[in-house]
Amino acid sequence: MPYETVLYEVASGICSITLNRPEKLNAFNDTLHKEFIDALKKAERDDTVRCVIITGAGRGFCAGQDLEAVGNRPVANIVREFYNTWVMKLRTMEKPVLAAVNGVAAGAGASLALACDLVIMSEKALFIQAFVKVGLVPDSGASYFLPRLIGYHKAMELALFGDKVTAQQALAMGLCNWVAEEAAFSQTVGEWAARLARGPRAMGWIKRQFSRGLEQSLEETLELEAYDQDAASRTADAQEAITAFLEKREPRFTGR
Ligand code: LHQ
Repeated sequence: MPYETVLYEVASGICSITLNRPEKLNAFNDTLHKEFIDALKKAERDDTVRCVIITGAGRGFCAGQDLEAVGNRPVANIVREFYNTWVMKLRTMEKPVLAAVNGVAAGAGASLALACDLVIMSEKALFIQAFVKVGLVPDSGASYFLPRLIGYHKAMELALFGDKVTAQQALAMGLCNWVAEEAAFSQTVGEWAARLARGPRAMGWIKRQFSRGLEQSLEETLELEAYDQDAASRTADAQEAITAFLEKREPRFTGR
């Protein structure tokens, strides 16, 4: 089905999903929610896709909920049906997801970036925990991710004041992996994605381990590591890596 509000492209193992409502700084209306969820499912199913990039069209990354599109519905329905669905899809998809934060990420738009596995920010990008500014509470996983990423007190400061956090501040706090100059942003994102797309099948399990490791006990984590290591050791990629090592060459992973 052709999308109205999402650009979807797959090339060289990389799936790029671009939120495409630039005149609204890519704020979420129902169509964008539905198309974004559909696009994530499509990327998950496509065996040729080895990593996913999420970015925004125009000058913004995502301004969170489109405040003109809430209507009279109970907000809990919007949160449960849409936001919670794409957060879980981002976290459970066994492929690395890279947020390419090209511009402002506010409210649930910031949560979207935080739910991804890696975050690159343009130097002009901003994070804003905008919820409090409109009398709301953090959602889309912000209250889960923020304190885990930056600690309770800093997370409270961001959530209670809703101030702008620059890319350099975000980097210093551990809210992103890298800040790229505006002119180098696309190239940097492309290079990171290309590296991920050349990685082994095990990357998906690394993601699963770290996501579960945030919540479960050491004992459960050790057991999951044993289970995943067993599966990883039997992949074609692990066999290829051992052969490549013995042949003193770089491995060529196929994601299987
Ligand atoms: C927007 C939006 C927007 C509509 C920019 N909506 N038009 C979940 C479930 C249900 C209910 C509620 O919420 C949630 C979770 C949430 O995400 S709550 C948080 C919602 N987001 C916000 O409160 C952010 C609102 N936006 C802003 O504060 C500013 O636009 C930021 C700081 C993001 C960017 O500021 P500027 O760079 O100065 O751009 P701008 O304000 O001029 O925006 C450009 C246009 O985009 C403008 O339209 P216009 O027709 O005047 O050019 C804005 O109205 C529109 N826009 N965000 N969320």
